[in-house]
Amino acid sequence: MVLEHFISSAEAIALEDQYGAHNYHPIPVVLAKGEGVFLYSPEGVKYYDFLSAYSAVNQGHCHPKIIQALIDQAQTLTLTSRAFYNNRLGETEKFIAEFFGYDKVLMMNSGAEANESALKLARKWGYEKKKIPANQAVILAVGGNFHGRTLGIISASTDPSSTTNFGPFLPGFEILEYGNLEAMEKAIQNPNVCSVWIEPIQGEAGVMIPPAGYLKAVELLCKKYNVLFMIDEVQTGIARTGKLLASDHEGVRPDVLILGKALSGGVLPVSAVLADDEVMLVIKPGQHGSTYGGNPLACAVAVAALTVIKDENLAENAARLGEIFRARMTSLQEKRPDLITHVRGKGLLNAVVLNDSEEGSMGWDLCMLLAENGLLAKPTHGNIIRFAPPLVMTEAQMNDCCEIIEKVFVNFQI
Ligand code: IF1
Repeated sequence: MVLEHFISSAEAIALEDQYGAHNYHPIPVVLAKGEGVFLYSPEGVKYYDFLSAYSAVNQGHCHPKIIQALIDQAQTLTLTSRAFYNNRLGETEKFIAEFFGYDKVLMMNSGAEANESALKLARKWGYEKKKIPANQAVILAVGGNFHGRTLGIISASTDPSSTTNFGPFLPGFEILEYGNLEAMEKAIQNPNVCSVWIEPIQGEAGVMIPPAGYLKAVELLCKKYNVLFMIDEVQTGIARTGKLLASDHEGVRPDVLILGKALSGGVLPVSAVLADDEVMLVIKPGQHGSTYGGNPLACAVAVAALTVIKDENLAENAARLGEIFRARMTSLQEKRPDLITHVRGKGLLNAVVLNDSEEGSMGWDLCMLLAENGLLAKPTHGNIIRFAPPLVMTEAQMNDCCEIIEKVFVNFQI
């Protein structure tokens, strides 16, 4: 199937190189069409998508029900700004609040904006409810975090590629070792701490899963020391790890829940912060906002995207297919222990760790070979490949993809 009306892959790359910022180093594959778990190049080359746009396309590319909701609303009303009410926001806030079990929702656009909104909420709650002295609030973050690319967020980053030459940074963060409860218990006793802010599994760090019980123990420390537990589920949420939220694996309920990406099924940017009244109502009219936050189009798409997650039991599917994937990768590791050192993940957020350095090229080289064999993935570091297909994948498709990965890895010459 050659999709004639698209420019060629070569032209697309050349145009981006000449006219676009060079802020990415993509795998040299051009995509022109997406459908379910498949992506197609302008020339019609078919790929399995094993990245899902970093877990934004959990529902599969161009899911018909989400697209239909988009089309219907796009022909009716797209944006009013919050200067006025619109007929979609209130019902959507109710739907999302009840879907996740919170009193209220603050709708934004990107995951970074939702995280920035959460930081502001936590600080304001700290001053007005916990009575932290003005401008003394401290937020506990962890090494290896990724919450977005804004200056406020990277002020807590430990990744030089996110921070070098972007200073000076926002004060008020203390960075702890991820998974280290002792460090957390010590730091959280500072009365100026307003919140803990972590991912339940660190995606970009290479699908780093904290020790069992860590999240629950942090939740108990937050309750003991009157600190908000803010959990960034932008990448791990919306069924990706085999439950609606990764926090659900430990029965943890964040005080502030941060969502994005698959909240809109990869159709347009929609993010949200969820909290109960005691926290959410510290922000008063005129103290925070966004032109597009909670626009009618975003509302229609978000409701459809969440409905698909529930109606198609995508969390259960992710859990089941994740078991199959990790079992196949573990037996692949036994065939190539010289190549694979770890297989880890939850649901359909998985990583294969390679016997190479972080600065090495093995991850890239393998992803290039995977692309030649019809499967798209990208390394998070030189030695870690994240595998995260859409959650709508069937067992037959998963087995097909494992065949491709096994073929490439078994024949890979170090
Ligand atoms: C890029 C990484 C992943 C996120 C978590 C907030 C955000 C993200 C846990 C911000 C976004 C994206 C951003 C994109 C690549 C991708 C990424 F490599 F950057 F780190 F997934 F791991 N919290 N992650 O993962 O959401 O503002 O992007 O909507 O910046 O390269 P956003």
